[in-house]
Amino acid sequence: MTTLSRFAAVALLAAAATPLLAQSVTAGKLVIDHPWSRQTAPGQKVGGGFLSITNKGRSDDRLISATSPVAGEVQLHTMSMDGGVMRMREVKDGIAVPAGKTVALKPGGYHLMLMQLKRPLALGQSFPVTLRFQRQGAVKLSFKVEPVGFGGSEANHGRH
Ligand SMILES: [Cu+2]
Repeated sequence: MTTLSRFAAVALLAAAATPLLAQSVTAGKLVIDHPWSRQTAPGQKVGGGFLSITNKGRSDDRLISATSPVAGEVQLHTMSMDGGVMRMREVKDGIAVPAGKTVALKPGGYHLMLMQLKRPLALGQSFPVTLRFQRQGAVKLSFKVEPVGFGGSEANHGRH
């Protein structure tokens, strides 16, 4: 094998090892898929964080809090219809992740609310978030910043 073809073979292997789809992280019995956020405009102080959590264990767990160095505070939020208007509110008792179930944090439903952003979330970048679960404890993730409009429509997101 020539040096060039060896290099090409290594490059091909590296490309094959890169996940084409979303990042998936396993922590104990929890599998967390595609942690992402929307890009924010300069001066925008809040952003949403989304992911799905699958509990492959036999015991229920609960997402109780989250922190990130890019935000002064991270809250757990839900959205629901209230008199024909979508409203979001903080969930103080956490988000249940029942045994054997997948819980999606997505636009229009449960989400992480990144408050007091220290810098804009720039398209294509990633930033760290630590989730804390009642049972599993701390789980560190990297959130990928996706374009505005990614993940479906929900026009009022981010307005507080
Ligand atoms: Cu929110």
